[in-house]
Amino acid sequence: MNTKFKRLNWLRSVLGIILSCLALTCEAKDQKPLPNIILFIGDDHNWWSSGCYGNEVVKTPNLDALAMEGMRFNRAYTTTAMCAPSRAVLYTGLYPHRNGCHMNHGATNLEVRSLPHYFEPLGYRVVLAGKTHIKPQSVYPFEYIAHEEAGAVIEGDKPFLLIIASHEPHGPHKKGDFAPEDVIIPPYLPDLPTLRNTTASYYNDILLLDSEIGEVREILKKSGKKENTLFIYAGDHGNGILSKWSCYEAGLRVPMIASWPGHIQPGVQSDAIINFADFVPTFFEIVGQTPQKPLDGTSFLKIMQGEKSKHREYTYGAHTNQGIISGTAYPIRSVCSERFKYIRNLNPEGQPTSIVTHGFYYTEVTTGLWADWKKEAEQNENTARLIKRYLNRPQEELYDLQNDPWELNNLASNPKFSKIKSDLSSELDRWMEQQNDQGMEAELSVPQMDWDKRKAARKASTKKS
Ligand SMILES: [Ca+2]
Repeated sequence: MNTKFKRLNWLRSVLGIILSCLALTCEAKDQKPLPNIILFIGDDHNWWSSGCYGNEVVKTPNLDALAMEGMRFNRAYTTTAMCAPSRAVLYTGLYPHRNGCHMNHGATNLEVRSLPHYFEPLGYRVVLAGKTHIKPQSVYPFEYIAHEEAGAVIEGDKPFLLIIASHEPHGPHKKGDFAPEDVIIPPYLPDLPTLRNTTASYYNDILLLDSEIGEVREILKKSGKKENTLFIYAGDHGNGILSKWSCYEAGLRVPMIASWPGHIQPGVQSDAIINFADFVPTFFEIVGQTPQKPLDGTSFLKIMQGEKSKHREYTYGAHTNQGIISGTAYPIRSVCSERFKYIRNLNPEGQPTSIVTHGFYYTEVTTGLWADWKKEAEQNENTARLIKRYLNRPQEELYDLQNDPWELNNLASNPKFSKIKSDLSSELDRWMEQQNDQGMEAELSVPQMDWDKRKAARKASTKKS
């Protein structure tokens, strides 16, 4: 090669580099900053217990304002109505039996990846503020901070994916000013004074939750990042009175509201069926990425943007009863379509016991709520029916949610619905097989909780820290 050509090539290379740099600068100028994500999680917040979901007694101005600015979801669901498995699905995008955490206080399988693995390499601060209730840490390498420190993350320089997990309105409840006679008792619960008193205190904790949401929204507004931040509020599952630890709507269906100015129309509602497994895929789509490995859910971004109205055909439920306080082996699975819910109780000869019915030590409680209900049942036919329905469940349950939203009329043995039942039953079989869900075997692999041991372990870990 002669010198003239060498010089020409050199000039071409230099020109190429200059042009590439110019192109990159223009691209960087055109590129929008990464969107921020805040997922605020309530603890045991019933879907029907806030103003924007129609409850006129407990006032929730901040949740209501969020709903006015964004989209209220009417059919959002967790996969399991208890803390740890519910959060594990939210953070991994995998259903309970696939991620391994199907029991309360359970651990996720070591090989599973979660939000920090996915989003930190993209330049995000991935932070969990407040309640954790997930393990092991290697599966969930969040930046863990106290609830009060969340504001500093919003005000910081880096794009953030911030989970704020409140402890409200989980019990024990603080006493407030609500009058027991004013509270709303849904028809699946026996309406007695003990429940009204507890619900009045529960409402007070919902006020605390609402004010926490208001504080975060105020910080976000002041930071100037509101336009570039997707804010989602979701409850983890229904509350502790015959709702959580079940696959009924009261346990699995959750309040969920999403706001993102310029992307989500203000003051709209969606009837699309959303499952917690859909959150991770949604976050992926928001940042223009796809998961490296298949996840169990799919993105609902187009629902939020108003480009689609239907999302998934079915949402699923899985409950492992061993591992909760006074929980004996009572595995439950469910599948729910737009209109019908099918529930399969895998051990119908057993009884679904919990702290509500059996206190801390597997002995039926003789005072308080449960005892009052049982006493009332001796003279009140409706209370007797509701308690019987709770304790003695058939192998199969089928509900028409359109006509029976509180699931009081089991249609499983009604021949008119046999085709619907068999279709949903087949779908549940398919899901369990796909998930490698071992049913009763999985339930029995979880030891019953030894409350004394757990209390001692808690005491020891508090001393250490
Ligand atoms: Ca919870």
